[in-house]
Amino acid sequence: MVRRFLAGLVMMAVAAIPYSPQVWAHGEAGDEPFLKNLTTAFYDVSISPLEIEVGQPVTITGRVKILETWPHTLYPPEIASIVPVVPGPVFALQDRTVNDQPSTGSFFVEKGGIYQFKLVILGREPGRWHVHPGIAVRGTGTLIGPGEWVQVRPSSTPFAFPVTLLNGQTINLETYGGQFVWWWSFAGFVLGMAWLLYWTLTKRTVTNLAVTSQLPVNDDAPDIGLITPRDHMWMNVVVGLTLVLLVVGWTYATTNYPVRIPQQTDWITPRPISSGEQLAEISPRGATYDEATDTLVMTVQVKNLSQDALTIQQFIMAMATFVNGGAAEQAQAGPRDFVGQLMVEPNSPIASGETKELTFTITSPLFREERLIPLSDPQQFIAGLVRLGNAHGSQQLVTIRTNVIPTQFRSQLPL
Ligand SMILES: [Cu+2]
Repeated sequence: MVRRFLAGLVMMAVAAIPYSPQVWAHGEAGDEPFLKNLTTAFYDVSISPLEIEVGQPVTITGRVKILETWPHTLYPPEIASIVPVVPGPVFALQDRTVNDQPSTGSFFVEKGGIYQFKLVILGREPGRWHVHPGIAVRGTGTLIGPGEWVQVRPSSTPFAFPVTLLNGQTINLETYGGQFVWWWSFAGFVLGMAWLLYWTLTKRTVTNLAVTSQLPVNDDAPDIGLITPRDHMWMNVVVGLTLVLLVVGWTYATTNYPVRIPQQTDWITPRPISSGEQLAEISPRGATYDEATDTLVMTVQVKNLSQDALTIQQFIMAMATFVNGGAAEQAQAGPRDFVGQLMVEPNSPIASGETKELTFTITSPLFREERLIPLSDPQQFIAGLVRLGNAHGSQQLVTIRTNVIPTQFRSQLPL
């Protein structure tokens, strides 16, 4: 019966394989839609160059805003770190600044904060890697921005990461202390394995659970050979060796490295970056999403509070940027795979003092591939940034949130 059930499960899993939608490089579509679009918005991201040799740098720049619409079901964002999101240790992080301040570790964040980042990473392993910026928020996890494929070609010189210490000595971080760390950990591992194998291979504690579970907790039961005085002797030997290992370690560290400092962190509160002077007020009027054509239609009311005519430039949602413009503007907006077209109707400038109702229409496979729109969730909200500006170059980013009503559903089962 059980076997037939398991066989059925395996057959169902095999049958589902051909229907699996295309998967991305490292599960970036895995997060729930609300975790992407209500939390953060990445924009003006640039990753270059896209082809390097091992040891050469790739620079990631851009901005991320922690949205005011941060979901109440998550811990409030307080501490975060901007990180390169790559598949494993194939790059080494060399330099990082947040709002033009050096940021060695994490930093203090707040809802509504804008963080301009610059990361310099060095290629370590040859290959073709998908590289994203991400923001790791304590209590929530890593939220990722748009990515690019970076080709890392092999180099004739082996990878090195020289770092100058405070005492003036230069070390290669790639290999520094590697042998010692390996052998020292191995010594601890051998002791642990000796203990583990001693009790699992030769003793009845594990193999005869039915017997051992009958005994009181503090009964060694030497009469049935469970824990004998000889076992006590060998365990004392293991404890003794462990203590010797620790004392040797402390002595070695104290004599060889007399100048030591505790592990430290350097938390900063980045200087605030403004969303731009207030040019307009935007109130969303609702949105619909057609899953059959991947089309989002959003109605917003825009009130121009400034002296100049305003145009809608972009709508930024999670890691995607939708541009009200042609190919040139789209190429400027960020990594190509995460940029799409925004249609604004009517698309004429909004005059000073005017209040206008606009319809935003976006048709993009990104909604499906990156799972940006909640379709069967208890809360059907989307959020993002509307970027608008005038002819003099003034800009404002306005956070909006609206409910979204799906107009058509695809079946969730492979039928
Ligand atoms: Cu990726």
